[in-house]
Amino acid sequence: MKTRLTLIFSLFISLIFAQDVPLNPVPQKMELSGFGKAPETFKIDQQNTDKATQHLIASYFTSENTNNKGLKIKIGDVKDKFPKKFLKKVPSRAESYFIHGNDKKITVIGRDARGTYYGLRTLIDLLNAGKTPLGEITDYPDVTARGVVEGFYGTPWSFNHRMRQLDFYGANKLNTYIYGPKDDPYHSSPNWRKPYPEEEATQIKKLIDRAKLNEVDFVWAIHPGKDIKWNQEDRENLLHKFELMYDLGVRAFAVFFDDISGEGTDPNQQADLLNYLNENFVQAKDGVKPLILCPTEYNKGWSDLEGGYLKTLGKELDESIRIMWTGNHVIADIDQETMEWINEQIQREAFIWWNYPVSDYVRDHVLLGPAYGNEKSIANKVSGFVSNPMEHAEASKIAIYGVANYTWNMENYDPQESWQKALRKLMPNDHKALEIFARHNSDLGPNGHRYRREESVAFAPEAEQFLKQLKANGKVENLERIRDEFNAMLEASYVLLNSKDNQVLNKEIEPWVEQFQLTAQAGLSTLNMYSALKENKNEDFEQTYKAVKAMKSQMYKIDQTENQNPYQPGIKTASLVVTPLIDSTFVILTKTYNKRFERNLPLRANYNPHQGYTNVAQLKNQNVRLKNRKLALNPPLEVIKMEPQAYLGFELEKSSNIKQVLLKLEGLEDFSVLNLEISNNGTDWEEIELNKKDNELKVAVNKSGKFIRIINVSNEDVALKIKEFSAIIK
Ligand code: LTM
Repeated sequence: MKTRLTLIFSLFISLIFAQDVPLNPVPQKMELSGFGKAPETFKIDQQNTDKATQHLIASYFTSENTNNKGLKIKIGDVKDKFPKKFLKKVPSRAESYFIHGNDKKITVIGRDARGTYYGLRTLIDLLNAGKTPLGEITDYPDVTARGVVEGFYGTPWSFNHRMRQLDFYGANKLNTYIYGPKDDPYHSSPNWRKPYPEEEATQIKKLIDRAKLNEVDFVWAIHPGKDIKWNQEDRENLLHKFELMYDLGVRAFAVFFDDISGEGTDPNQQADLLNYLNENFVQAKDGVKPLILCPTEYNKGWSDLEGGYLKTLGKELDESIRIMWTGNHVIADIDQETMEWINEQIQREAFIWWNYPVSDYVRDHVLLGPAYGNEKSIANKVSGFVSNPMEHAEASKIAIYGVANYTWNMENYDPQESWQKALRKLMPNDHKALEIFARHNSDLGPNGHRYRREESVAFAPEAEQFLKQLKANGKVENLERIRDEFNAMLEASYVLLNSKDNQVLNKEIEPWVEQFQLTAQAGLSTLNMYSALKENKNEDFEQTYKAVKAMKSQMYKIDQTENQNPYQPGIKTASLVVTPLIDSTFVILTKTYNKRFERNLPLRANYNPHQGYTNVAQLKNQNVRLKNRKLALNPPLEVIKMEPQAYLGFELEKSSNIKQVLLKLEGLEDFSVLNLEISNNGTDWEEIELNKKDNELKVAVNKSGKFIRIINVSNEDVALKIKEFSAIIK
């Protein structure tokens, strides 16, 4: 009876402590009667440990806080001499550990070197919080390979960012970093065959050393599929590049065949190559980890079952080779069903490439919300789980922190709680301001992938009520609550812009924070318009109206000058709930005012009335943007498959003079399969003559039209990448 009570009590205590204990990830099991107060000095008894653990010990336990009389800490792994009763408690899984602590001694035992390191990490986190464990902690990861794939398009992370990331992974028990930035020319075409220049090579060496000190596998990925030739020469080229990377210290490799078309997509050739590399490199060298492959059909939406691509890989690839998978779509959260489906196809557990918080297809947004949406039941169905982040490395840590928690201990993962902890980690003093900013900067806005995130969750019902009442009878009851939120946003923006907590993060998010500040100000002024209208203070109304217009124009300027990448240039903030609320309120109030006082104040500042025009499902939600007179399709990053008669282009608000069309495509020899056409009604089309030999065109049109399109006029499917499709209109 007594033992049962003690057990219930300690479980109860462990639940309470799980909330307060500053441990990330949350351990699997904590049976503690409480915490002791961390003493000032320690006596370290170090057994069998590797370099990373020795380094961590040396950096925490210095001559300042160690002596013979300090609290004893014995650290080692299961091969060392520890009491049998403790050894029995170390889980048999890789990377697990067991900690026993009382007021005289703390014992940390790892199943293996990494387990020991993680045990020590847990202990140091407790000591940093001024606590020692009284009782037992038993811990292990749910997922074998956990971490990040730097696999996005756009500016690759800098060396310094990567070094910071690796430290962050070590601190949060992530063990995998896959290096595969699409825009590193030595990772992809045209230079994958060439060695890195000296400076980059030296940096890679340093990254590998840093990864080792953090118990992280540095996986170097190559992306050769755009121009690979299936011959012995290119096999040798690949092998040679791997050798060069091996000499720099790389001991884990991946081959990516995503986002390619043409010859490179052949599954038999891909499998053959990977098996060749496996046999002649991975197996032939010392200490190289199993290969990882990112297939061409890396999501269910793109899987051509008749073609048998995935089944071929499943059958042909050596069983040691891991295969990546993004889920039901390119951008998707992972559920049990997709895992069962893919695992059956490829005859092994898929390695998840989670496309979050990557923002390379919505570059005008920052994604700072919690990492949620993946099912908790997939732990034993995956061989790995890595997150593809934003090009903003520091800001991505908010989501990565959640991924660390989720992949370590799925059952106990609480996205909201983990998000809060991440914000505190990133900005220990100003986390409240960061939270206010982040809760309004998490959605992606409408996008081609139709992937959306919650945003402004607590505020949304208030915004809805406000607009409903404003539209119904103009009398709103929650004006003050709306004002409070705008004030909180405004204050948060000032705090963030002046915060010294995390300058690296500040630098990344600054233009968004400035835009957020203007949004909050515009929100407050819109509420002032409401009050002026209610009290019939016409002069005040017009003055505030002008102020909102001026703020909007300043926001437009930021949007047109900051972050001018060629894909989704500009700065969008609070775009799901707050900005639409402000814009709608502004329009309703101005309309009411115009009607009541027979005025004609314009309702909107900037607004793009044109839209995309396509019958290609992949592009149905692709945005178009207007800058000055140039209307451009946001170029999709993936290969677009166009069946015969498939078309894509623009529908203008009304027939206008189309001066010029610009087209830059990849993957086509020439334009002979495509026509460029314009139309005034969408039914009768006029072909515009092209020099079809080029694959980069600037066509003078100088005709009136409402629709512009390119159409596949051949009898075959066409696969291409759109680098640019734009039109100058008058
Ligand atoms: O997702 C994969 C496997 N490949 C690419 C990524 O490089 C890119 O970052 C994401 C998000 O745009 N989409 C992809 O198709």
